[in-house]
Amino acid sequence: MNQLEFQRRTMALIGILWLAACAGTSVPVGGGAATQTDTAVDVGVDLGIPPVDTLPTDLTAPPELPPADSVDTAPTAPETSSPIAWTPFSATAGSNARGVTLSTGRIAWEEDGVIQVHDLATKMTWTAVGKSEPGAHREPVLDSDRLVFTNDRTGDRDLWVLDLATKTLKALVVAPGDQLAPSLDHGLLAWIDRRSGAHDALASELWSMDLDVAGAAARQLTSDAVEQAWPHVRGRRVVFTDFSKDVDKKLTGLPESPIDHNSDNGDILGLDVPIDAASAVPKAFVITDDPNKQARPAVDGDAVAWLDWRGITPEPKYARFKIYARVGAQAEQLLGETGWNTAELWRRPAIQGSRVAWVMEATAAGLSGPHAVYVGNLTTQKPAKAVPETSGLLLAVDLREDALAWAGPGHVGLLPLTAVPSE
Ligand SMILES: [Ca+2]
Ligand SMILES: [Ca+2]
Ligand SMILES: [Ca+2]
Repeated sequence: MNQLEFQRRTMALIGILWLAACAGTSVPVGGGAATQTDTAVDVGVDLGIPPVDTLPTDLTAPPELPPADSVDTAPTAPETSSPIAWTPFSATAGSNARGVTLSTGRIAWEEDGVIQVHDLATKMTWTAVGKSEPGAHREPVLDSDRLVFTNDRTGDRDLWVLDLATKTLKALVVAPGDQLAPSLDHGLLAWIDRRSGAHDALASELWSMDLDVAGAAARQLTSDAVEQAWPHVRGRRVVFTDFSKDVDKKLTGLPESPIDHNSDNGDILGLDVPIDAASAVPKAFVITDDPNKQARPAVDGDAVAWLDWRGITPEPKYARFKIYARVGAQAEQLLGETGWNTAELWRRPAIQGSRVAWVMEATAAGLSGPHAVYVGNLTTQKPAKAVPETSGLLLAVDLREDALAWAGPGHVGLLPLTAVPSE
């Protein structure tokens, strides 16, 4: 497939549908009755997907990341109301701690299917969603007073939200198949939805919902027989992995023989999502379509970081991976490389401004250095530095609101960004 063909397919397959009225999930967040009695059931409906040739013309333009000089016009996260007085935090966690997330003075993580929250102001740690609620609670994402997570009480995963101010727990998106991999920033929630095919990866589509817009519905952003995965949201920008250029087409619904399980060519794409409106159309762009595999992007403004398998030899290539980033129209940067001996290390880097953080695993990978969080700088491009006091196995990292958090078996920690080693 040549580049033009790929761009055409990308634009067709990213889907790029603005289906503001497509599905009926619009459960107000916060307030209302306690617990989950007002669960909204969101069933599939006719999505009314328009033919490709009727898509707005701006979606047929060559997909490119906006040039650096246009960044000022790109949607970015609103300013937070006030700086957070972060202080260093370190604590013992469960042996299966993972999925760390931070926002506005709180850090949250998952361990053994329950979600723990620590408030740095009160120095209190509590079980925010525990075993008194049915099912396993996973994939927590904090954003101000909201804690969104997945729960499988219905037999597959759905999206739930806990208002930390009112302690109100509600179902947010309950639909057939899995709703998973949520990401949330300033009220814009994105996730991967498999309502059309249960657990089939090829049924994966990108969806979003504006939680701060009264009555806003869940909106389907892609519609194709290709897997999309791992969205990440900052401001109005969503980045995600797209497999429409998979070499053996295993992940495009048209598998060729023999299937190469090491190919799985993912690319990093993005959408700028307007505030909820029936006539608003998201703008799509490509961050990288390198022929090797890329996955698990994280975005902040015009900077994007991701995991990358280019140049990883010899096989098995999945014994290690690299960390790449790109700022606007600038060239891609190689920031570092890590071993990957633990399957659960299948997680994304984190990014804020010019800083990128990731988990480094050196054991048995021929790499030097401890298990640690590493932080690189996109501006200076000097070698990344290891954050002290993170020497155990680590599974997750978050970098946001001028704080860095990490989690691994038995341990969670946080440092203000001012305390993170600089170059
Ligand atoms: Ca579901
Ligand atoms: Ca899809
Ligand atoms: Ca690729």
